[in-house]
Amino acid sequence: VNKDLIAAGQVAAHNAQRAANLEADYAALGGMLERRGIDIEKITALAQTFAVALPSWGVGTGGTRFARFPGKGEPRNVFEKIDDCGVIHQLTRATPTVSLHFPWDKTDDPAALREHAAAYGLGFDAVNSNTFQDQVGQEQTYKYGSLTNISAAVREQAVAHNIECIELGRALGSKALTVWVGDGANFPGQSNLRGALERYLDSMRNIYSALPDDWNVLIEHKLFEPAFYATTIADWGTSFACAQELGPKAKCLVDLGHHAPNTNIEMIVARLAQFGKLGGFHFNDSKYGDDDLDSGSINPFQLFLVFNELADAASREGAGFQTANMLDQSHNVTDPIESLMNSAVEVQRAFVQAALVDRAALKQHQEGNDVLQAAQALKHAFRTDVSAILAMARVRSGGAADPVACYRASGYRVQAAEQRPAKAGASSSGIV
Ligand code: PSV
Ligand code: MN
Ligand code: MN
Repeated sequence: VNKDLIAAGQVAAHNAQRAANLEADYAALGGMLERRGIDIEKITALAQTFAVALPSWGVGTGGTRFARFPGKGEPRNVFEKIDDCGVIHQLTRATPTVSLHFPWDKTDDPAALREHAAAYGLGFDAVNSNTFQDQVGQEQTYKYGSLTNISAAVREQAVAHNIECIELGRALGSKALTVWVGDGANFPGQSNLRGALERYLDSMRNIYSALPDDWNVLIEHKLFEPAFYATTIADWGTSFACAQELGPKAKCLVDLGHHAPNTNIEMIVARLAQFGKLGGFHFNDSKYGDDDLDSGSINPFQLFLVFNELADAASREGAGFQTANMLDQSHNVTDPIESLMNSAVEVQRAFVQAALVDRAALKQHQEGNDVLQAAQALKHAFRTDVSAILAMARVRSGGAADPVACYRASGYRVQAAEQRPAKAGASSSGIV
């Protein structure tokens, strides 16, 4: 039995108030799906299996390059971050793991942190290294790059940090290391494009050789920022080539915000899945660049199409097909707990909608070149409002019918504001 952050009685009362309406909506949706040959109970059971990891850095206010407006009751350390993640999981039942970021979340006592998380039913997904910022007391600077730096001493420091992340992750029960580097050039001529990638691979080989047998290293690409001319790992092609070079434990991680506008991300997903290199995701949404907005807030159809590819891959590859799914978002104007709950639910929604696609019919339309019907087969699933399934899945798993309403009524944030007085210049992520 997990320790509750919101009193179980409060959640039960919240659900009881909504039970009659939920039953009615669920029955109506069940009837509609039955006419399409879909058993709602199977879909609800599938929805209950859905899980996405929370980014530890997402429970604080992120801010932008211009300013950061701290929120009330922000977590002051990694233990408090885990508390906030515990609330999100208690109410959504969709976020059973946390993805930590080092050194932001570094602790001398990983065993205590693991226990603290386990009390809320939380485990740890991929750990993230950080060589895109200098840290206090560090000997070398990453001003001109980390894993690709022209200086061997800088590269060694960056490799050592990644190996330390693996050690910390091991103690926490993680099974993967995510490596994103901001390395690259801001001006043509600044660095030799091929030379930089050679140095990256050399550094990554050293990190790879420190991976335990049952671990993966996830390579996260990003088009630009902070390198505004040529980022070393800018695209999925480079990521894929590096993952191939490194070996079977190296896979690619797709952050939805790391592409040029209008990039066909679902096709990238299909390609990586086809060649066995799709390792995981950072889910978020964006309009222009790496906006880190809540999942499904701008382009829910794209999110659905990504999950449609994942459903296709799963139908081909069976139970062996799995990806590490994480959220990666940043908040400037919303309560991070609310935004993360919403995002988890929106990603779960896309997962459920993709399960409604009539794959046999779609295949038939494709084989008959019935373009219109093929497109409609996807739209039909996407247009289905599965909210009642999501709510029922949550309630059956012990969560809240309406997580945000339940959270607001609980007064958790008000309490947190009292218990966690604001520190001047405090930052959840370490970026001040
Ligand atoms: C980089 O933009 C990124 O998406 C990587 O995942 C980092 O670890 C994270 O953001 C840091 O906020
Ligand atoms: Mn990311
Ligand atoms: Mn990003």
